[in-house]
Amino acid sequence: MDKIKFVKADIADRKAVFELFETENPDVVVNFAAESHVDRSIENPEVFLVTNILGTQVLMDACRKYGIQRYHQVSTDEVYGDLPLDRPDLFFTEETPIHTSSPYSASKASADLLVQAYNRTFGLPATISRCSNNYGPYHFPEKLIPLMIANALNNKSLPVYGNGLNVRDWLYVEDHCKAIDLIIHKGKVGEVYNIGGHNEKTNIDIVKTILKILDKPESLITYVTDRKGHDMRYAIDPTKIHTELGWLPETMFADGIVKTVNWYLENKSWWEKIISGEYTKYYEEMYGNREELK
Ligand code: TDX
Repeated sequence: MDKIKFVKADIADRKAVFELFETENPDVVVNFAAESHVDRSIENPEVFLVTNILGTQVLMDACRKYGIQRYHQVSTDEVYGDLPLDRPDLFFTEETPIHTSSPYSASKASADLLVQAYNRTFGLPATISRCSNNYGPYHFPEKLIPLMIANALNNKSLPVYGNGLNVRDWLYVEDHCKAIDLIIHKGKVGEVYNIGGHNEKTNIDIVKTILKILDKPESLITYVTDRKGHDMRYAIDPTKIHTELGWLPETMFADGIVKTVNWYLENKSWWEKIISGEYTKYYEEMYGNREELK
């Protein structure tokens, strides 16, 4: 822990970022900072453009000014759009065209293009990774898995969008971090690496698995109005990072989901504090008016 220094600042705040670079003089910058929740981007796109696009620009400008060994952009599989459910043979490769659906994914794709432009135009030593859905400890309660765990523990209804058959490709967060570490140390500058573990599940399967682990009834499940522009299926082809850098995921979903549920059981104070404050207003706005589907 002594090696970690936490500084709270906005990456779009040029003055604060430049001051930080001046005092800390970093060798490597990994941009994990993002507005990341699709539903919030549908309600209010602007903050997504500011943080995800302009914030990326500020960080890269600081890297150019102060010098850097590596800039790494943490991106997402959502920049590739979605895949149809009836074509299980299709996967996103690094060559799949960018084709975004939500203001969130459009902002992440814009940032990726900007990173590639800074690499080519200014020679910024940059890499990009595009990962599938993460899960694990400290996942903010607005996202599917932590939201369903918290609601189930509070015996609240579990709001499944549409028919629950949308597919996501889940990766344990530590496997994602290990992949990023490998890219920083061994990845080739200018390259994009997809990260995913061939672990596709429908949303309804995920929700039922959580209920089973917690020994809660399926009657808590409520089907509600679908997300606007809801992507059907994400599925990553991780061949490049596997063959070039030797990365493979280590945590099986069956183990990772049990570890995650246990973490939420053991760290109730962390998430209860979050869902009792400002978040109550968010929850009401996001779910209060969603019609229940029969
Ligand atoms: O209450 C819910 N009910 C529901 O059915 C929520 C919050 C979600 N869902 C569905 C929507 C998605 O199909 O579950 C799926 C997963 O939803 P999210 O957790 O919001 O994730 P997703 O939209 O897939 O995006 C995530 O993965 C890619 C991250 O939030 C992004 O930041 C990342 O880039």
